[in-house]
Amino acid sequence: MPEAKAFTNTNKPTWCPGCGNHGMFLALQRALAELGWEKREFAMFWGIGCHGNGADFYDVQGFHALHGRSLPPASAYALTRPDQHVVVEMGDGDGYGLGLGHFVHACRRNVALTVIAHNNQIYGLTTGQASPTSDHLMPTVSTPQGVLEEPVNPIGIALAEGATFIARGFAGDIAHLTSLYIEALTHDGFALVDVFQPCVTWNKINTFAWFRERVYKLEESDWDATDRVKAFDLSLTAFHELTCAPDTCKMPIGVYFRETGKPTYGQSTPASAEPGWRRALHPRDVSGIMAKL
Ligand SMILES: Cc1ncc(C[n+]2csc(CCOP(=O)(O)OP(=O)(O)O)c2C)c(N)n1
Ligand code: SF4
Repeated sequence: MPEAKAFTNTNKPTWCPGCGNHGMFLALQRALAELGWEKREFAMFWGIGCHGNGADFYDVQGFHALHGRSLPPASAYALTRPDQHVVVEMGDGDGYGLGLGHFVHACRRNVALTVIAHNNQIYGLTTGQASPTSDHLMPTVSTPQGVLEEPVNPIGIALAEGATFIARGFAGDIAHLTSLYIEALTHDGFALVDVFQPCVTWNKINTFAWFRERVYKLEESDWDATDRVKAFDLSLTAFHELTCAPDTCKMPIGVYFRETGKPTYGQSTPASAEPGWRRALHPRDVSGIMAKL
C-alpha cells in the first residue's frame, strides 16, 4: 500500500501559512493511502485558483484545466477511462461561478466523479474579490459596501440536480475530512464534498475559529442521509450568516445525502463499458513518444 506522501512531489506548497488548503491536501493524501490506490488507478483534475496550485504539489497523473473548466475534461476522461477513478478539485469561484453550468450538468448526469470543492467564500488567488459563496453583505475588496446577492447554495443545487453523494467537510478537522473523502472516492456515481476551507489572508470573517464554534457532525445526530427532500431543507437552513451567533447558527458537516444503485452516465452508455483506447479504430503506436518522455 502506498504511503500518504507517495502522492506528492518534492515541491513545497506555496499556500499561505495557515491556509485551509494544507489540511485538505493532507486529508486527500491520507484517504488515497488508506484506500490503497496506486497512482495508475486514478487521475486528478484542477481548475484555476489557489486550490488549483495543488496540481504542482501532487505527484499523480492529471490535468490542470482553465478557470471553471475542470469538470468537462474530467467527465470526458471518466467516460473514456471507466477503469480509473477521477478526482476533481475546484474552487468556489471556479466551480460555482464560471463553472456553475458544468457543475449542474455533471450532477444531473451522475458522471462517476469525486468532486472536492475548496469553498473559502472568496477569490483567493486574485486577492480577495467576492465569490459566489461569499456571505450576503460581506465586505470584500470588490464589494466594499458588502455583497448584495444571496450566496449560491452548492449542497442545495447538487441535491436538486440529482447528485447521488453529497457531503460537507471542514478543513480544520482532517480526520473527519479524510473519512468523508474515503466515502466519496468509493461512491459509484457523482460525489460532491464541499469543504469549508478558511482563506486566512482574504476572508477575515469565516475563519477557523468562526467555523469551530458553529460546525457539528451529522453522524452524531439521528440524521437520515437517504432523504433527499430533508437534506434539501437542511441545506436551506445551513447558510452562513455574518450576524448569526454561534449558539443559534449551527452548520452541519458530514454526509447530507447518499443514494446507491442509480446508474452512472457511463453505465448507461454501452460505448463506455471499456476504456476508449481499446476501441480505437486506428490505434497509434505511441511507445516511441513514451520512451522519449
Ligand atoms: C476565464 C477566467 N476568468 C477569470 C480568471 C481570473 N481568475 C483566476 S483565479 C480566479 C479566482 C479564484 O477563486 P476560487 O475559484 O474561489 O479559487 P481560490 O483561489 O480561492 O482557491 C480568477 C477570477 C481566469 N483565470 N480565467
Ligand atoms: S490567498 Fe487564501 S486561499 Fe490562497 S493560499 Fe492564501 S490563504 Fe490560501
